[in-house]
Amino acid sequence: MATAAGAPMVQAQGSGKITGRILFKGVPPEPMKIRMAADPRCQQANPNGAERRQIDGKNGGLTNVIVSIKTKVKGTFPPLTTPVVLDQSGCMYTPAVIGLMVGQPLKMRNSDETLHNIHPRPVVNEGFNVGQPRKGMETEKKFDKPETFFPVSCDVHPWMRSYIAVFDHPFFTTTKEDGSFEIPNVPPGEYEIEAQHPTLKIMTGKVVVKAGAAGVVDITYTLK
Ligand SMILES: [Cu+2]
Repeated sequence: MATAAGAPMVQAQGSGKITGRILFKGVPPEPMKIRMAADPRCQQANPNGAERRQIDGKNGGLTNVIVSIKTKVKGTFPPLTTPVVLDQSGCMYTPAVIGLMVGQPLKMRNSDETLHNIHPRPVVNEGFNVGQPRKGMETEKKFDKPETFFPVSCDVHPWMRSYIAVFDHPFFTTTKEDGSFEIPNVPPGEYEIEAQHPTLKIMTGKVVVKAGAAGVVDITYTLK
């Protein structure tokens, strides 16, 4: 991204990083069975049925958590220009959670031979409802304000669900299967970080980052 004069915009890029794991204690609920009989094309795509794990992960780690820096980071952060893809495939959304920067394109794609509509329900940002009747259709949208997780659903297939969080900086990431995460390019400082999960409350943690080094922080959810 460049200014009108062609000079690169100032972007504070640190040499440190934040790493850690988001963990959970307790017994995860049974996966929810998804019945797709309402749409034969969806059922065809999932002959053995489908399910959703609200609490998912490996080795005590929690996946589908978006971890971000909550503390204000000094600097100017132009929007990332690479679109994040929300795919509709087999009548399910991929990925299950999405982190986006303000102004970063969200590319929604229909990979199915059936009608989907994409219906995000933000509170701070403006919502929309886009129909994609044909396979291969793509639509791009942007959000212009930071916002914590809001759901995206399909009015045709009520089981379809993803969650979007929007940030005014690039310091966020999604946990891997084992709950681990890494936020790179962090300037030195003391930070509060925030963990967002689709069905659990927001949790925070504190970490100190030194130049060229990793600040490590774990957050543990206790399942009720
Ligand atoms: Cu759908």
